[in-house]
Amino acid sequence: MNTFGHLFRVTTFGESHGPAIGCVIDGCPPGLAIDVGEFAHDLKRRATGTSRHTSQRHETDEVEIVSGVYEGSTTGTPIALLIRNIDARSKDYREIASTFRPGHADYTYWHKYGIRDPRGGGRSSARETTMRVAAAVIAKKWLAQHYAVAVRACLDRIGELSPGRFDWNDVAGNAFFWPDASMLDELETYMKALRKAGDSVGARICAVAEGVPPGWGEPVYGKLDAELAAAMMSINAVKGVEIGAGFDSVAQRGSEHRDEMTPEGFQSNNAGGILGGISSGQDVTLRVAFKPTSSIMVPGRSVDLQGQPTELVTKGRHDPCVGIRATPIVEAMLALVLMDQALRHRAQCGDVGSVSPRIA
Ligand code: EPS
Repeated sequence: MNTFGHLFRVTTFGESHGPAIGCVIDGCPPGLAIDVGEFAHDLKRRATGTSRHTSQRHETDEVEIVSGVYEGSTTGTPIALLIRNIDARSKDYREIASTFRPGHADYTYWHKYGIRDPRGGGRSSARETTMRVAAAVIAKKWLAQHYAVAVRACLDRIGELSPGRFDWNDVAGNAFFWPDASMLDELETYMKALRKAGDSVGARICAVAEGVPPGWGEPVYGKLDAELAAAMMSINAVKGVEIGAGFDSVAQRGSEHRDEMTPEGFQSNNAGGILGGISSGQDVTLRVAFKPTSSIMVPGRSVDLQGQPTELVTKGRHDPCVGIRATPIVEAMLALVLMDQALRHRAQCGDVGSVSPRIA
């Protein structure tokens, strides 16, 4: 399945070491102004090669709008976006062509498809997420214009490190998307040691959507939280998703977890802005756990295509912490889910007038 969404449908295509990657966005409303230059900001935030803490592959990530936009506006027809790959180095993968990286999709793709294209992970590569971020530039803009919805995210854990304090203003100013600028030297030292050890580490992203009106999300099988979880789990390396209080809810009492309501608003947000699968009007909050990447220099045991034991190290230009550049990817998936749910809500319930006053 390479298509995501119901009314705002995004299909991505392309492999990491193929000639190009791209996407087709079907269902975008007409009349949204969009210029090719608007993709650069978020694509650069996600890109490799922008700091020494990420893969050193250098792609320009220049978007070509191939269809669906006329005289600077979306037309309502499919929007096709294309980005050419210009810096793939497939020879790095020659040595692992006949084996599998432990912890990598190499193994399961082989068993599923029976074909081994070892170059750069192919479709399982994080390269694919470029197109999600590109598609979400459109979704973010539409959501902001129509509902004043804003999504943002940051890294709030790298390995055993957590921010000492939290300031959204710090996030844009550093390569880690970290909300505590006082820790940047510590992060640099940590990452340097990790690179030296040839190892990788996990991370956690926290994300918020502000301005989401009450009512988005479809019970029972199209719940907003269910779709957010599925969307986040579709990102490479994601191993966990929490909505609101998430796993902390396990140790809470009902009297503590419930978000009490007063005419001034909700008194807490353990629900993460979603009740019964439908947005409550509070901020939608979530956290996403990324595993440490499997392409590492530390030798590990594996088997070859014939099932014989072997040992391997992965050379090449890999991310020691793929969570670092996942911040815009999490934002993108959040925006894509919200855009799709907004259109679905409009389609079915657009005529429902205001009921009691909202309190969020
Ligand atoms: C990736 C491995 C590296 C990264 C790549 C993701 O690719 P390569 O081995 O071809 O250098 O550079 O990330 C991107 C190219 C990107 O744009 O995100 C992997 O195994 O997932």
